[in-house]
Amino acid sequence: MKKILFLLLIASNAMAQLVELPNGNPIIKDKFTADPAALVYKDKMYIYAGHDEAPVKEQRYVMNEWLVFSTSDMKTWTEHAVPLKATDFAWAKGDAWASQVVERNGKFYWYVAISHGTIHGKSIGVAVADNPLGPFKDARGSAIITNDMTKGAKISWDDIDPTVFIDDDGQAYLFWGNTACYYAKLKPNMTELDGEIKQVEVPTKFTEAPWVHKRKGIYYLSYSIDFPEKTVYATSKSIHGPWKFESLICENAGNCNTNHHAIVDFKGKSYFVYHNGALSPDAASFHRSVCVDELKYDKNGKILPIVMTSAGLK
Ligand code: FUB
Repeated sequence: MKKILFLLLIASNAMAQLVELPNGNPIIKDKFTADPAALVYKDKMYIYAGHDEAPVKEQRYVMNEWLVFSTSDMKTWTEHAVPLKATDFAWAKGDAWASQVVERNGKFYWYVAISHGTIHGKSIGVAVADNPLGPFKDARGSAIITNDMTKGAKISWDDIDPTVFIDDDGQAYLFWGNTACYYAKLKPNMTELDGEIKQVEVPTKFTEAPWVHKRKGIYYLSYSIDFPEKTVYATSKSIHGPWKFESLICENAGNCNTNHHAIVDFKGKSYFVYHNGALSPDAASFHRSVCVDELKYDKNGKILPIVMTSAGLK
């Protein structure tokens, strides 16, 4: 009986946190959200985002947790209970920065950028769950990447913005970086590196926010460039490069100095999920909002520039 009451309590708490959100950009209007990553699983799209919690007018990142939203029609978004917090990584000391969730063999792996508690600088952790809404738990009890493992940039925040791509042959790759872009193979368990860390020869300057996807046999590496940031992309016939610069995908929003995106296909269309400062009257760089617009390719597979809209998807 006690067990049933306990389960009912958990279920009612989870239900209480389900919120249906109105259409249009930004797709989340009741709180500030940043660094979106998208996952398509079964008949839903999930967006995982950091929560910008800086007090009004404070010009700094205050990010303690990650959030998850889902849709089955790209019109109505549902917010779910908070699935992961920076404090869920006992070895870390906070800063719930950019992240991505991928699915493998029915498990969901959430790669996050976070400040390490004892090794100076940012690091990457991985959490795991049995379903896309969690609950997620630290999968290793330690960071998979720490600042002392990479030497491509002399800064303490070059090990951020993880993104994972699983190729058609089942090999998974972790890409990440700021100023320098790195990649490494992952073992099938998704929680350990398989071999050395290599530096990606990005064909332009690189700021951060890499995202890798594949379409019709071509690999696409999209990333943020400059500061304030714009999103550009390069292509390659191999995940190991060489990468050829293609073009700009998305201009800077104007009122927010970062741009962080995901590119994903869902129900026959492609989408560009990103953030801007549309909802914030001030400190918009630290009060960001997730938006979605359609992404289109021309007949040669080139990505057409995104026009940010407030109307959102039709
Ligand atoms: O949100 C904190 C940092 O700002 C992210 O890790 C970067 O991609 C940039 O959006």
